[in-house]
Amino acid sequence: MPANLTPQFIKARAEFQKAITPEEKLECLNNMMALIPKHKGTDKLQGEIRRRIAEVKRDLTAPKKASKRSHGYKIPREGGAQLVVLGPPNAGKSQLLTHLTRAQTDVAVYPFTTHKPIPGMMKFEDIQFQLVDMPPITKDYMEPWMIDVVRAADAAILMLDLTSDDLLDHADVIKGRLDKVRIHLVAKETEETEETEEEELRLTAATFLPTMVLCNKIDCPGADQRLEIVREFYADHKVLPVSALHGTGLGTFGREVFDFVRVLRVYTKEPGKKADMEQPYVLPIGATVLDAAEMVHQDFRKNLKYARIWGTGVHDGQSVKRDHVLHDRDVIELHI
Ligand SMILES: Nc1nc2c(ncn2[C@@H]2O[C@H](COP(=O)(O)OP(=O)(O)OP(=O)(O)O)[C@@H](O)[C@H]2O)c(=O)[nH]1
Ligand SMILES: [Mg+2]
Repeated sequence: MPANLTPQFIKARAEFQKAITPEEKLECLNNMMALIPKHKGTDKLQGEIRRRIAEVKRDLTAPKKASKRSHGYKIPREGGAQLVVLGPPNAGKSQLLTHLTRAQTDVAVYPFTTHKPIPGMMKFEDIQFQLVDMPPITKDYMEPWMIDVVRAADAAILMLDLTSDDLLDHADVIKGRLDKVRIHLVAKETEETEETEEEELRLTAATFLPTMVLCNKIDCPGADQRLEIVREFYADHKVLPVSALHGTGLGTFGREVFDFVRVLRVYTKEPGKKADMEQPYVLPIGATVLDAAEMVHQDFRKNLKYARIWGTGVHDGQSVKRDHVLHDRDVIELHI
């Protein structure tokens, strides 16, 4: 049966997936409950939301155990998207951040060097993306706080070590450990289509994190052959060979990330003035004039009448409605 969910509900669900603290989660879940259309086609989904509300409330009232959650990390999202760097020990995750960002993160020949999440900003043209260096994940080791940090990210970079014959096993272990906590590393973003309740239930119950596979140490002997094997097994993923040490393959990495996370840039101008080309707004592909306007100021939700636009598929200065779909590098002038 079709669930007939509104865009508002889908947005609320997306916010829930990014929520970290139990308080935030509860607020988002209550929001989803308020927005879900109440009919037979959403019975199971309503049940799942109620179940999650009860779960979070239990979390909130349970006596705090110092043990597990003593290191809750929340990495405030900055820039166009937040990507967590996951991988086995010594894959070169910290080396990647050292090469691409100014983050101070330790690189060392021995494994288990990184113990906490370390964010760094990577520049791409006039915007930045946030990479988060993480401790390694192995069969026997995964810091419990990593789960929340991974779940809150927009995408993941799964870094594999081309000097290791076990690199596919490493990938399986990492994916398996995350599957268990209902975080699924997937090739690309799930298409938001007209959904059945089952599909929506799946999306609400779990996090699907678009993941690119970065094969590091391409400079080392035997790397090419192992790369071919990874390409075969991860044919549906974006697979990039790089050397984080020498920078090989990283010259175009910003562009790769930009395309992968599916965002666009919009510039604003005021009537009679030049556009502000310094500070683009970054929005997901498919975003409308209204979505951009709301980033400028939330009052536009009520007040926006139309926009004039310069960019793709329009005449310069053409008037468009609130629901006009934007393209990368469009310039808009908002009118109330
Ligand atoms: N040859 C070569 N060595 C690399 C490359 N990238 C990283 N290394 C080396 O691999 C070792 C581990 O690098 P790190 O960046 O510390 O690895 P990590 O994945 O952060 O390791 P953990 O923090 O323990 O999980 C260091 O000695 C790096 O210099 C590369 O592209 N080529
Ligand atoms: Mg490290």
